Amino acid sequence: MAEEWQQLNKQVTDLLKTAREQVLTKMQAPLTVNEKTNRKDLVTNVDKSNEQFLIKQIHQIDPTARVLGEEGFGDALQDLKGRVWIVDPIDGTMNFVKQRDNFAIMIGIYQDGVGQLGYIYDVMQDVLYHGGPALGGVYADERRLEAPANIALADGLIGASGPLVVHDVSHMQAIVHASAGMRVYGSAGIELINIMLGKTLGYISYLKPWDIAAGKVLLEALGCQVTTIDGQPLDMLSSNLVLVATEKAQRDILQIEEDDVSL
Ligand code: 2AM
Ligand code: CA
Ligand code: CA
Ligand code: CA
Repeated sequence: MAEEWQQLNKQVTDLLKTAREQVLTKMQAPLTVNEKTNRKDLVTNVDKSNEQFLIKQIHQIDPTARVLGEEGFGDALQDLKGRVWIVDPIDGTMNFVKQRDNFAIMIGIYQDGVGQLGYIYDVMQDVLYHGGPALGGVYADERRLEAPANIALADGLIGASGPLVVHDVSHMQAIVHASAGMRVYGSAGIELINIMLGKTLGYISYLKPWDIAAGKVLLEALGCQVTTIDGQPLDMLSSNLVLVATEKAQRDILQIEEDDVSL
């Protein structure tokens, strides 16, 4: 079984390297950018073509698996039975369009609902963060990562999505106030890499399954907590207000009340 996972990991790694090359090539031509639900929710020709490419290759690698993809080229899932691949072809599309930087390609592989392998590929840095229970660890390319220090909320930086903070969804102000400071990177994948590397101690955002599928596998394998903002398990078929944090910071955040905003 372990050998099968190793072989699968090799295939996914090769697939993602090819996908990255294609994305870099396509970035040299003008992008076609369309709005989805609103002018801040974008999709480009590269999001679409990369998802189509990934899903086609995944079906070759793993013919009986089902695939959930953000841009809708995969399967409509009602459950997570069997093997399910969850794909975000470009995470941080706004950064991709405006910065040509700070975006990721992400894949999570689940077996009967349990995350086994996660991949977050920082395209411009060319570092592939990958691992999970099936590999017995988490790696940045070949380098094995240590679990980030289990620091308390007061001692570290917290990542958050821009809209959450602007609209003060939940009790963001109180949480940010209790931390050492807030950072907003505009890509769930990049935010989750920062937690893996100990640069931030957590991330709070309203996320869809493809935004968190890979990161959940990786962060849990590194001893972090991945739950809803209320500390409940995520529903991986739906949207969640997600809290990812070190164990201590999660405990601190769960204790903060809605009316704890004393600035
Ligand atoms: P995306 O670029 O793959 O859509 C931006 O703050 C982060 O939140 C990105 O990781 C982005 O992923 C994700 N996100 C989730 N829902 C979003 C939405 N409706 N609009 C913009 N970004 C969204
Ligand atoms: Ca999107
Ligand atoms: Ca995303
Ligand atoms: Ca995306």
